Amino acid sequence: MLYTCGHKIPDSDSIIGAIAMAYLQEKLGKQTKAVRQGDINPETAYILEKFNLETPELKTSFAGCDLFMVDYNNYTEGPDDLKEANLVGIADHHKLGGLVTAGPLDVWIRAVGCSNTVIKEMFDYYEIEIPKDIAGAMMCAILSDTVIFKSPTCTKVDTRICKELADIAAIEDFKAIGMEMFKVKSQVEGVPTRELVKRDYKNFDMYGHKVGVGQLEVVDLSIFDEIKDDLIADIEALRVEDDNDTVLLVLTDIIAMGSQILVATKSPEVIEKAWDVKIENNQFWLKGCLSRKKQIIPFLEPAFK
Ligand SMILES: [Mn+2]
Repeated sequence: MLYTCGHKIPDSDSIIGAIAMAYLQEKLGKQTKAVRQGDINPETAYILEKFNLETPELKTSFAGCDLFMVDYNNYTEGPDDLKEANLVGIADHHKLGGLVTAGPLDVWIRAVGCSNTVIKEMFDYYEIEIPKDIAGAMMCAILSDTVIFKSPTCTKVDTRICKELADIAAIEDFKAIGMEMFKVKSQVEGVPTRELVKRDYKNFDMYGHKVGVGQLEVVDLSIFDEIKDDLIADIEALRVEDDNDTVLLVLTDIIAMGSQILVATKSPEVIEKAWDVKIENNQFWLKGCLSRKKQIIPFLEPAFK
């Protein structure tokens, strides 16, 4: 059995990518199953329901299993026993994360906005047709990862492939579906603070410093006005619990095109140096910042050197 699986704390790209990859690998003659390493977020639940797709089963141990990784390529975001799995392939769009493998594998990594863009190119390469529902979900994953094409990670290839997927799914107004998705993402009322912090959260090792960065993308930042103090208190608690140097929560306004960064840190001078900013009340504004991958990590990591 070949398992297809995305990263820990899965986002839509990870879940839909695993589903699409499982379908492709099955067509290529391998007995395959899509699985996930963690809970489904509300946006992904919306996409799965919209396109009548089953939620992949939870699976956290892969020792001795064949695994096709989707949307990550490092040990931090993989299952704890990743080193004991047999890596069959990677479809991804992140920086290389130091994997070592026992044998050769099928690597599809490109500097595009979404893993599902890469997976669509795999379907084309193998000349396999994508079913309508899977195409619709893949389209949503691209709209999510590229923030409806606004993110600096978005390339012409993502835009073209998203439109091709919309055609296959017979969806005309795909941008409206994108906005609908971000409205689902923007529902924070009544959600426990820690759940919000961890909804899209990644751990990093930056030159020996443990750093956690969460991100919430919404259509209007004012929804955080009443809970911002709680969020700041919670990332500080999380920083202490995980023995991190720094925990950031990136609150991204996809309409205003910028992010309010909430900060819990032992090293404020590193953060201030990273973006040449002043932290006030444990926060600062980064104009134009939409992408953790391109506008947060590449600035923060070297500042820790
Ligand atoms: Mn992705």
